[in-house]
Amino acid sequence: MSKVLEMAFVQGFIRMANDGWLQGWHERNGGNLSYRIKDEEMDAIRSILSYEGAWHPIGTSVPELGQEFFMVTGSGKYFRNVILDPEDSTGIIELDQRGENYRICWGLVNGGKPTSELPSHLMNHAVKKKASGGKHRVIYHAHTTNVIALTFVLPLRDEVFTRELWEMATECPVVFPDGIGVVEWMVPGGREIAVATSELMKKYDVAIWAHHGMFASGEDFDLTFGLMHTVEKSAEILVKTLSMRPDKLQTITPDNFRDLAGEFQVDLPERFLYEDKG
Ligand code: 2HA
Ligand code: ZN
Repeated sequence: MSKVLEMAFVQGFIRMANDGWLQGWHERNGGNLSYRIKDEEMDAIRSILSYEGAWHPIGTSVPELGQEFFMVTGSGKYFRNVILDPEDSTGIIELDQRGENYRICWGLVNGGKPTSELPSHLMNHAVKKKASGGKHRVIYHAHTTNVIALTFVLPLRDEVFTRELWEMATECPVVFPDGIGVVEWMVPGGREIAVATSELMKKYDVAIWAHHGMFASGEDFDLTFGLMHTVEKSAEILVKTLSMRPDKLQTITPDNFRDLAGEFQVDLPERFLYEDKG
């Protein structure tokens, strides 16, 4: 096995991709994953990467990330294949100083390219790196079935998605106390949807793309996968509830949330605790 494949972050990346596949969130080439590699991790592999590759435009500009290295899934690659052949399905890229171009330094060995959502991934990384004081390193996009279903029946508003998903599982307000943002339907893959998503990522760790999927950001693979999993599980409960009957007989109330916030020492913004008709 190559030295790169032995690195703990590479193994963690591969495991997370496979976990997402096993959840059913990555039909065909759906979804993508990126990880901002730590300096000390680069120190262990810097000398064995290749720096011969051509520079290619990212499609946006992220000067805050200039000269950083990222592990990414490949465009058109299938999550189910990552564990079988990571050097074909994933790669390590370096950004130039201005954060406008990338080159492939490892992996994507069969002429592959980084994910088609590279602009969204990198703009989210730029925003979250700043907002978290450098702690956030993982950006994950998945086609989560139940969240997508809800984007056809709930108003596409941050307040509504946050509150409805908080209500479906007591852990939710503790796991994502800042709430969830929603981007209405847009053409994927480009700079415009990347800008809209990264605006939301200034406030939230999760952004929903209507009729498409979700983006989640976190410090490491466990936290980011766990966040995606928690939101999607909550959405599944809401889909099941709505399938039984259109209203709730009882639920977690705004005052219940305020009690929870006190006990668990989280700040739950009042704009999500509006009085609901049920
Ligand atoms: O195919 O998920 O949004 C990869 C995607 C594009
Ligand atoms: Zn997608």
